[in-house]
Amino acid sequence: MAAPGENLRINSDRLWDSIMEMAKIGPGIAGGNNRQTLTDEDGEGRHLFKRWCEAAGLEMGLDEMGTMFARREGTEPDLPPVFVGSHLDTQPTGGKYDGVLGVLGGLEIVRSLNELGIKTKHPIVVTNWTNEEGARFAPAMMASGVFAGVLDQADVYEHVDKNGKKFGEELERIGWKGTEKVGDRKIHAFFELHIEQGPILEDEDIDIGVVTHGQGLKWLQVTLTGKEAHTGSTPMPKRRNAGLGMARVIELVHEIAMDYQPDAVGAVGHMEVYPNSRNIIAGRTVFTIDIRSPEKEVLDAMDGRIREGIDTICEALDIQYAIEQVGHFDPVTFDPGCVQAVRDAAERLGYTHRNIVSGAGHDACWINRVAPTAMVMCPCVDGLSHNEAEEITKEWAAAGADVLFHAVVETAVIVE
Ligand code: HGY
Ligand code: MN
Ligand code: MN
Repeated sequence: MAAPGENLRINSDRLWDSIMEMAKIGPGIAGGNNRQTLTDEDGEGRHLFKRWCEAAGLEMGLDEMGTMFARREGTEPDLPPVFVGSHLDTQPTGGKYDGVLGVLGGLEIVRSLNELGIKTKHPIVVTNWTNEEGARFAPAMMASGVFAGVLDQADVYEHVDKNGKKFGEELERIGWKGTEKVGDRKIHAFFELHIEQGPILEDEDIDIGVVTHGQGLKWLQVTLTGKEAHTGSTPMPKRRNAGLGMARVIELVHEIAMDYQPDAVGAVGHMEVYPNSRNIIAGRTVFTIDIRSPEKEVLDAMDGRIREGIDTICEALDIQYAIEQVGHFDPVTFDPGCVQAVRDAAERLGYTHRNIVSGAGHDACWINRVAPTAMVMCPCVDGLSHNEAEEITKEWAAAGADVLFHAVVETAVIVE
C-alpha cells in the first residue's frame, strides 16, 4: 500500500516555464539576471510572484523587512506552518536559478497540491526572503537574519548601497515594506531548494544534494588610507600607496585560505579605489574580504592571521587601516529530522543522492536557528554560479522540486 503521496511529482514544464518567465524581469547583459534587492526590477519580480500566488489561492503576507509569505491554509489552521522558499533577488551579474528555483519550487508544490486536491494538516507558506544576496546592501541573508533575531532591523534599515541610498528608504520607495513584525510567524519547519553553486553533484553525476551542514562565513570590510600623490613625480620611497596595500592584502587572503585546504576559501570580490585616476597614487581603498570554512576554529584562525597580516602590511607601507566585520555566521548543522525527510524523499523517488556541505550561505542558515530546517540541492553546470552563464537542466530542477515536495508534504502531513 503506497504511503500517502508516495508517487507525488511536480509539473516540471510549469516550474521551468515559471523560472523562464521570472528571468525576463531584470535581464542581465549576458543571458542572466540583474534583479538586485529593492530595485524597481526586484519590485516587478515581487509583483509577478504575488500574482502567481494569488492565482493559486494563497494569502500574501508582508513583514517590515519586505519578506513575502504566501500561505496555503491547512485543515488545522492553528498548527504552525511548514515554510518553503528562498530568494528572488539576484547578484548584479547573477544567474536565472540562484534563489529563484527555491521560491518557484515552493509555489509549484502548492500548484500541484491544488491540482491534486490534496490537503495538509499544517498550513504551507511559500517564502521570498528579502536581500539574500547582500550584493547591494550588506550583509547577505539580511531579512532572514533579522527574522532569526541575529541582525537588528533598525540598524540594517540604515545600511547604504554604493550610491548612499538607505535600505529602509529603498524598501519604502519600491512599495514593499509590510506592517507585520519580523519574526512573529511561528515555523514548524523550513525547507529550501537551491542549486549547489559548486561542482560536486555534477562531477559525481548525482541528482540530489542532502545538505547536512553549511560552512561559516566572515565578511571583513577594510579601509586603507595612504596619500594621494602624483604617480610620476613622487619618488618611490615617499609613497603611501593604498592601492599597493590592497594588492598585498588580497594576496595574503589567498595564501591564508590555501593553508587550510581542502575546505577553506578566501577572496576579495568587492574593491573600490579612490580617486581611481590613472596618474594619482590611490589615497584610499575600500574592499571586502570573504572567508569561509566548515570549521569555526579555522574561520577564527584565518580571521586572526588576516588581521595580523594587515597590520604588518600597513606598517611597512606607512598607511592606516580600519577593519569592520560586515557579515558573519558560524558553520551550521541542519536539523537531522528534516535532513532525513530529504534523504528519504530522494530514496523513495529513486534519485541518486549524497550528503553535502553548502559552500554558499542561504536563508536556511539563519532560519535553522529558530526552526527545524533543511536544504535540498540540485547540480548546476560546471558548478558555476554568481555568473550570468549559470545553468541547470530541467531534469535537475524537477528532481530537486520533487524531493522538496515530498519533504514538505510529509512534514505538513497529508490529510487522507
Ligand atoms: O554569499 C553567499 O554565499 C550567498 O550567495 N549570498
Ligand atoms: Mn542564493
Ligand atoms: Mn547567490
